[in-house]
Amino acid sequence: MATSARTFCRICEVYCGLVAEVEDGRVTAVHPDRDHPVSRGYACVKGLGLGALHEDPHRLDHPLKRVGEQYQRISWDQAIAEIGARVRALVDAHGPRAVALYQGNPTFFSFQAVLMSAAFVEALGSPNVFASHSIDTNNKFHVSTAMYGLSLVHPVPDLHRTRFLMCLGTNPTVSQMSVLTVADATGALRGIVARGGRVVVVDPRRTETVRKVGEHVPIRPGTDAYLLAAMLHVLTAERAVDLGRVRMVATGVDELVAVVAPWTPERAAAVTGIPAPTIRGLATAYADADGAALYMSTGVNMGPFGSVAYWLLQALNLLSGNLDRAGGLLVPEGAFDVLRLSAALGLGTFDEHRTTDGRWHRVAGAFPVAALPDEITTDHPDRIRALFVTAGNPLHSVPGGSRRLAEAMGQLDLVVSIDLYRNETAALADYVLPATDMLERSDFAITHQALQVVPHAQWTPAVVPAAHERREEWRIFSDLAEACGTPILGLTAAHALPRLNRLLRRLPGQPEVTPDRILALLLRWGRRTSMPELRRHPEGVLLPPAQPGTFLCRRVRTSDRLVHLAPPELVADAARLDTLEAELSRTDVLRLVGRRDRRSHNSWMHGNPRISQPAGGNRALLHPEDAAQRGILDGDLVEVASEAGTVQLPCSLTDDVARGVVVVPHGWGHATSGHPRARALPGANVNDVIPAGPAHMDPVSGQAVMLAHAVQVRRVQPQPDTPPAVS
Ligand SMILES: Nc1nc2c(c(=O)[nH]1)N[C@H]1C(S)=C(S)[C@@H](COP(=O)(O)OP(=O)(O)OC[C@H]3O[C@@H](n4cnc5c(=O)[nH]c(N)nc54)[C@H](O)[C@@H]3O)O[C@H]1N2
Ligand SMILES: Nc1nc2c(c(=O)[nH]1)N[C@H]1C(S)=C(S)[C@@H](COP(=O)(O)OP(=O)(O)OC[C@H]3O[C@@H](n4cnc5c(=O)[nH]c(N)nc54)[C@H](O)[C@@H]3O)O[C@H]1N2
Ligand code: SF4
Ligand SMILES: [Mo]
Repeated sequence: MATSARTFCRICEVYCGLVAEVEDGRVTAVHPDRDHPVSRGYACVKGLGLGALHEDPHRLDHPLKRVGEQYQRISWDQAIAEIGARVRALVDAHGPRAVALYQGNPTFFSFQAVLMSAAFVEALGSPNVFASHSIDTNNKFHVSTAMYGLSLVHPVPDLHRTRFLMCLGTNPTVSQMSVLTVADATGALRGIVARGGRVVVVDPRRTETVRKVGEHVPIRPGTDAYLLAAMLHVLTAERAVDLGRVRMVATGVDELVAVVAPWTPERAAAVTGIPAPTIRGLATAYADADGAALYMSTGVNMGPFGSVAYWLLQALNLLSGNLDRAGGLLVPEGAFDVLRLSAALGLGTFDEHRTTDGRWHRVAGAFPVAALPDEITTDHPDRIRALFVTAGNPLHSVPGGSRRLAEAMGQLDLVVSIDLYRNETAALADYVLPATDMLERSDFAITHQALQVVPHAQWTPAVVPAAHERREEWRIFSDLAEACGTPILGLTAAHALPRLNRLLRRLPGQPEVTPDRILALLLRWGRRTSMPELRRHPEGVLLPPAQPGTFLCRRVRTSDRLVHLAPPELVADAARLDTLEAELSRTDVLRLVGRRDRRSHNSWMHGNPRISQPAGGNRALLHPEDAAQRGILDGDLVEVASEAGTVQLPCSLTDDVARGVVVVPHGWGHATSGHPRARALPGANVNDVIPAGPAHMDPVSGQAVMLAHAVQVRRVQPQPDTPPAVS
C-alpha cells in the first residue's frame, strides 16, 4: 500500500518540510513539502536523499562487537550487558570521570538525543561531555553566556525587513547558515536587495553566495576582529553614537570604547587587506541604515579571534541601535520560552566543572573536544578511559586529525559508537550500535526554537518503523544508564526515565514516558501551541512573530538584566589583537581555510546512493599567481603541509580565491569507513594538517582554531586523468 507522510529534514538548521512516500514499508521517494508554512517547497539534495539513507543496504543495522580485527553481530541484550559491566568496573576502579561522551552535530537535531545523551554520563557522575559545538561555534556560546547570561541567546537578523545585512565567514547558498533557522537563505538575501537594501559578504573567497547576491569584500583570513574593532572605532570615535542610550541597557560601555580606541580603519586596513575608506563606508552605511544586522558564522568562529569577534559584533549591533528593533536583530521565544526554560534548568550558564588540568571550562554544557586527547593521555587519576561517541565522527572533524586523536583513543579501555554508519571513528570502537534515522523517529526542533527568523513549530511522528535492529537513542541511553549502574537518586532524564518506565511497565494499561510525552508537557507549559494542534497540522504551524522591544532590560538573562559589554576575559583577550597584528598582516604566507559542499554534510552523506559526489574527492583551491610562484599547474597533485602534518590532494586554480589563501574542504578521506561507496572515493582529511592542542584553541571559549594557519603548498607530481564522478 502506498501512503505519503509529512515530516521535516533535520540535517541542517533550515528544518525543511518534506513529504515521504512509503510503499509496503519502503520509503520510495522524498519530496519538498510545498505546504510547509516556512520552507514552502524549499529543500536541498541532502534532504531529498533521506529515503536513500533509510534504505541504504550499507547502513548499520545490528549491534556489532569487535573481535580481533573483525566485527561480529551480537544481540542488543549482549551489547548493553557487556558495555554496562565494563563501565561499572571502570567506575568502581577509577571513579565516574573515567567515562566520557562525545556528541556529534546531529545530536542537536534530535529532541531525544538532546534529552538523553549528556544526561547519561552526567547520571553516572561524570562532567565529561564533549561536543561538536567546540569545533564549530563555542565562541558564540561563551560570549552569549558572558554578555546575555545564557549560551542560547543569539539575536536573529530580521532578514525579511532589514535594509543592510553584513555577513562575515558564511556561505549561505551552500550552508544555509548556522545558529540561525532561515529557509532558502539565498532567497532571503535576494529579498533584501530587491527591497533596495544592501547585502555585504566578507570572505576570502568569491563564494557561491557572492555569485548570486550581494557585494563581495575580500578579507585576509583570521582578521575579521580587526575589521569589527575598526567599525566600532568609527561609531564611537568618529560618529559619536549616543552612548547614553546604551548605558540604560548595558554595563561596560567605557571599557569597550577603550578597547577599540586604537583600532582606526587605517590600522585595521593593514591587517585585513580591506582599504580604510571601505571600512569607514561599511561602518557608516551600517549605522545609517533604517534597520541593519551584522551576522558572522564559522569562517570567523574558527579563526584566531572567534570570541573577540562575536563580542565586538554583538556590541556593534547594540551600539548602532539595531539590537531588539524591527529590521535589526530580534530574540524570538519559540514554542515555549526556551530561554526561560534553560534558565530554570540551569542550562547554558557557566558551571563549576573544569578539565583535569583546570584549564578549560564547559561551554553550553560541554568541554572543548580539542582538549579530549589530552584528557585521555594525561597521567591523572581522573583520566578518561571509556568514550561513547554519538552522532559524531571526531576522527575527521577535530584538528590534529586522525593521528593525534587515534593515538589517544588507542589508550582507552572502551570505545562505543552510536551511529547510522560505521564511520572512521567507529573503526576504533569496541562496540558499534545502530541508531534510527530521521524517518524512523518522532521529533521536534528543540535546539533552534529561539533562532528562527520566522517562528514556527512542527512535530513529526516516525514515518516508518525502525528497520532491522536500529534503535531510538532515548532507548539506547535509557538502557545504557541502567546497565552502567546510575545511582537511584539524581536529577537527569537518564536517572528518571528508565526507572519510571520500568515501574510503569508493571502497571497494566500505563503508557511509557517517551520524549513525545515530555514534549507535550513543555508545549502545554509554553501555551503557544500544543501537541494536538501539531498533530492536526503535520505541515507545521506559524507562531507569533518575534517582537521588537521585548529583549533589552526584560529578557536578558544576566543577574542585573543588563547586557554586559565588557566581560573581563574578553577585554583581556583583545590584547592578542596587538600580539598577532604583525603575523596576520604578512602577505608572504599561504593561509588555509575551509569550504563546504552542497552534496555532503561534514564527513557524512558521501556514501548516499542518491547523491553523486565531486570527481576526485576534495581539492585544494589556489590563486593562479600563488600557484605559478610554486610551479603548480591546474590539476596537479599538491602537498599541503604545516607543523602538524601533511595531506596530498589535487589542486584547482581559480581567482575566486584571494592571493595568500588556500581552500580545502573538510570531512574527506574515507579509507577506513565501513561504507564501500564512501571508501571508494578519493580524498584527504584536511584536519591532519590543522594543528591541535591548547596553543590552537580560542583562549576564552576553547573553540578549536581551524582557520588561517600558515601552510606550505608544493607540487608533488602532475595529476593523472581525473577519475570520473561516482554516482
Ligand atoms: N551543504 C552543506 N551544508 C552545511 C554543512 C555542510 O557540510 N554541507 N554543514 C553545516 C554545519 S555543521 C555548519 S556549522 C554550517 C556552517 O555554515 P557556514 O558558517 O556558512 O560555513 P561555510 O559554508 O563553511 O562558510 C564559511 C565561509 O567562511 C569563509 N572564511 C574562511 N576564513 C575566513 C575568515 O577568516 N574570515 C571570513 N570573513 N571568512 C572566512 C570561507 O571562505 C567560507 O566561504 O553549515 C551547515 N550546512
Ligand atoms: N577542518 C574543519 N573541520 C571541521 C569543520 C570545518 O569547517 N573545517 N567544521 C566543523 C563543524 S561546523 C562541525 S558541526 C563538526 C562536525 O563534526 P561531527 O559531528 O563529529 O562529524 P560529522 O561528520 O557531522 O558526523 C556526524 C555523524 O553522525 C551520524 N548521524 C547522522 N544522523 C544521526 C542520528 O540521528 N543519530 C546518530 N547516532 N548518528 C547520526 C552520521 O552518520 C555521521 O557519522 O566538524 C567540524 N570540523
Ligand atoms: S539539509 Fe537541505 S533539505 Fe535538509 S534542512 Fe538543510 S536545506 Fe533543508
Ligand atoms: Mo557545524
